[in-house]
This record gives sequence, C-alpha cells and structure tokens, in this order.
Amino acid sequence: MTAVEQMFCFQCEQAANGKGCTRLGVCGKDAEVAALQDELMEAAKGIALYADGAAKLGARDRAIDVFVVQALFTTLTNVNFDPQRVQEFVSQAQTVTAKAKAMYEKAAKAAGQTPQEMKVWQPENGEPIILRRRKAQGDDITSLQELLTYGLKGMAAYADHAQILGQEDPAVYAYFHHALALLARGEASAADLTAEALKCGEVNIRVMELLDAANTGAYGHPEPTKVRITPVAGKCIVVSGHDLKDLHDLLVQTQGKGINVYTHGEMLPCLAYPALKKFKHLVGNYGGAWQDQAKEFDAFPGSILMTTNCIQKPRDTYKARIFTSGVVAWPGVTHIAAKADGSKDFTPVIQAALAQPGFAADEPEKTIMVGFARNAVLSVAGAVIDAVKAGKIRHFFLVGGCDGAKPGRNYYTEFAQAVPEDCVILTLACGKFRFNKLPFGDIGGIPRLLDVGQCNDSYSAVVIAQALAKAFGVGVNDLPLSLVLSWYEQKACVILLSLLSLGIKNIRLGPTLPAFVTPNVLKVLVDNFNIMPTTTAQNDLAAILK
Ligand code: FSO
Ligand code: SF4
Repeated sequence: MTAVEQMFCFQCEQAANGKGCTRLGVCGKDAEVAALQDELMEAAKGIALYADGAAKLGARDRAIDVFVVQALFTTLTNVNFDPQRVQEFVSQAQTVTAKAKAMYEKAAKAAGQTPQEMKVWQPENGEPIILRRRKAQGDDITSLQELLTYGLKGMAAYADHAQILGQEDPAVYAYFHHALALLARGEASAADLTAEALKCGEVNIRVMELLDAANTGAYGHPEPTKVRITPVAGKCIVVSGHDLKDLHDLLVQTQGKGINVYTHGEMLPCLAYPALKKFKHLVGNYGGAWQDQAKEFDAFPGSILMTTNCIQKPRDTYKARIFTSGVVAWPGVTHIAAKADGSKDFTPVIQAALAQPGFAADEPEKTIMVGFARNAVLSVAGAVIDAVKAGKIRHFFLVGGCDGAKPGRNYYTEFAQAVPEDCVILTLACGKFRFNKLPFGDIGGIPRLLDVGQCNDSYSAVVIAQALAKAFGVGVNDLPLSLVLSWYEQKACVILLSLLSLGIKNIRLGPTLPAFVTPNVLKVLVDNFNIMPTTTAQNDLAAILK
C-alpha cells in the first residue's frame, strides 16, 4: 500500500481496476465513510460475539438483532454515503455492545457458568482492515472471510425488508450472530469458511421466504399486469429502491393530492401487487436501472424518493428534490426518518413534488408486462409443462441479476436477443432493464419474457425451478434451465451462495468475476459447482443449447 491509499474496498463489481478502491470508491464512497463502515462492521462483529454467546444460552434481544442487521445493511454498496449517519450507527454500536455483553453475562450466570472473556481479533497497524487481514492471514482466507461477510451483508438487506413488514425468525438472527462471531474470532480455516458461506446461502433462502411472505402477506401475490412506461401529464413523484412499504405509505399520503406516482428501477415489480396497483395515481414506471438515475432524475419534473440501494451522487439540479428513507443516506439530502411506530411522514416529498412543474403532457402510451412471480407462473404450470412435453418450449433461461455501468453488460441484451424463439426467459432484478422493453412475443400464449420481480424476489425463481423439477421428476440441475447471472453488489453475492447451497451447478456469472475471489477460491467454486465466467453471448448460448 502506498501513502495515498486511504481506504480499501473490493466488495462490489465496480472495484477499481478489478482490484479494489483505494482513494475514492468508484461508487462515490470516500475514505472517511469507508473507514466508518469498516469500523461499523468490526463493531457488529463485537456485538455478535456476545449475542452469539447469549443465544447459545437461550437469551436474545430483538433490538440488538435488528441493530446488527441494519448496521450490515448500512455498509452495503450504494446505500449510505453520509459520514454523520454512519457515525451515528458507530456510536450506537457502543451502547448496543454494552447491552449485548450484559445480556450474555446475565444468561451465563443464570446457567451457572462463568462468562467468557470475548476477544475481538485486533489487527495491529493503521491500514484499512482488509489489507491488514490479508497480511496477517493471507489472501485466500481473507477472500473467504469477505465472501461470507458479503453474503451476510446481502442477507441483512433482505432480513431488514422482511422485518419492516413484520416477518422475522429468531433462528435467522442467531445465525447472523454465529457467523459474525466466527469472523470476529478470525480463526476459521479455509474449509470452515467455505462451509459457512454455503450455510449463509442456505439461511438466506429462509430469509427470502420471510421476505416473500412479508411482501405477499401485505400486498397480495403479484399478478400479470400491463404497466405504462411513459409519463402522463401532471405533478409527479418517482420512487426508487426496493421498499414496498415506503411506496404503499407514500401512495396513501398522496391520495387526492393530484400527484402521480411512478416506480423506478427495482420498484417496477410493485406495479403488479394488488394492494399497490389499486391506487389509480400509481401510474407506471419511469426510467430504467440504477446507473442511469442521474440523467433520469435530472429530467424528472417532480420529487424523488430513494428507499434503498442503489443511490448515486445526486446532481445539484435535483439534490433539493431527492429524499432518502430507511438506511439510505447521502450528505445534504433530506432524510425521511421512521417514527417510533415505524410510520413515515412523506410531507417534504409531497411538497417538493407540488413545487415542481410536473409533466406538461402525456407521452404516447407504451407498456410492458410485469408480475410473473411464483404464484402467477405456477398457476399456469400445467400449460408450461405441456408446452415442454410437446417440444414447444425447448429451454428456459434465467437471465437475472444486477445492472451496472460497464460496457460489458451489453452481453445480457445480446444474450436475451439471441435466445431462440422456442425458449422462455425468466428474469429478475435490475439487470432486466437491458432488455425488458424489447418485444419477445409468446409461445402458445405463454410470454417468452417472464419478469419474476426484484432481486428481493429471487425466492420466487427458486420456488418456480423447484416446482418444475418436481413436475418433471428430475433435479433442478437436470431441468432444461440455464442460469446466466449478472452481479453488482452483495445481495447478488448471497443469492449466488443460496443457489450453490441448493446444489445448483453450471451458473454463468458476469460481467466480471469478483475482485475479492482469489484464484484458489475460484478453483473451489469451479471444481464443486462448475461456475463459469460469461464469455460472449453467442458462444455461451451455443454451449448451453449444444
Ligand atoms: Fe439492482 Fe442495486 Fe436489486 Fe442490487 S438496484 S443492484 S443486487 O442494489 O438490489 O438489483
Ligand atoms: Fe469501490 Fe464498490 Fe467498494 Fe464502492 S462499494 S468503494 S465501488 S468496491
């Protein structure tokens, strides 16, 4: 490390030079926030040591559980860029540590045990923590530690969304503490860390199930829905991120105010939920994936609500009319905080929308179909299975995952376009904006492009694959189904771990392999799961259909 390397972060696909961000994150995260996030991660591990000890003695505290999850979510890519907000978490962590320690000691005494001294692994010099661990423990161990860490961060995002809507499982929180405590001790071997990363993927399936229950329980099962993707005349608010409750509560608060609400990015699938689409002023989707937001928000004549990742540095042109909620934050951007009862007052967002001109006129109507989550797809499973048996559907492709700014991501557009006409594409997450406005037609009434939902709806895709496997009496790996995934941040990491934990093989992953995966760790993934980096759309398609 040179003197100018003030930070080190390689947790996302944008890691500078495919190695790591060392001065300023490509995402915009600066060295101050990077250091605070590192500190927060270490603090969360310290809390987890006590919470894990307590959990083994049957004691837990929900407030501690939720804090740890939100601390992890705060450190996810493109979530919290505000040093003040991250510092608040770090300061709060001290109180939570003391609380967790007291809980553990009380539980130990009640069990007639002498409380153990909990020692967080403490590196010795002042470099960014990942570099220190690399020197102390080697690249491969650090790589596996980070694989598990990013799995936990991604899982935390899903767990937080689920708990906001009342779906929690103490066993999931206990697992967070267990895995973080294992990282805190810093003693696990490569084999143990590999096994733990797969375990994290397995636990994440439970978390995704909770999230699915949370969303469908609150807003009904998504149903196939034709949605407008062009603006209509009038005042407007656009909602981005992944949080369904924020959208719902904003729709309630904007009712009768003459404001149209649009989804953006990963909020697009919200237009298919019965209890959300019933609001007539939820008029459609505006724009595409997260990396185009600066241009799109600039041109949006209303206010903007960012409910989760992926926020980018707001331009001055819209900084005063963009708002954050949940764990998202950007310095100088107004944050809509939750009150003690969890409710949020979106008045500032509404006032900002009313102060803007809105769209002057309707643009010509264009629509796309959304809403092919598990309930909708499985309700026509009979027709799908018949079409496969009759040879009308040759193959299924799950082309899903995150979008990003790199030119190599055109692969996914080219791939989707090259998929033969007798094949069906399932898609989810924000990568679909590369192709979801293209015409794909249908096979005997079954649309060739089925939008399963957000990355947060990956559970739906797993359930669909498992149901098809059951119907055909084969394993998921034996289905005529290929997974072609794009990754960007840590939610994609944990989805990948979940798929591996289910034994799913032959996944193609792009646009580049993670910087934090060393050649030795990659070899383990290739040897056990035959993970393949994407090459060219034509080559990969030909290899799959051979
Ligand atoms: Fe995309 Fe961003 Fe949903 Fe991610 S908006 S990249 S995997 O945060 O969460 O798919
Ligand atoms: Fe770099 Fe990604 Fe880390 Fe941001 S999150 S600092 S872009 S590796």
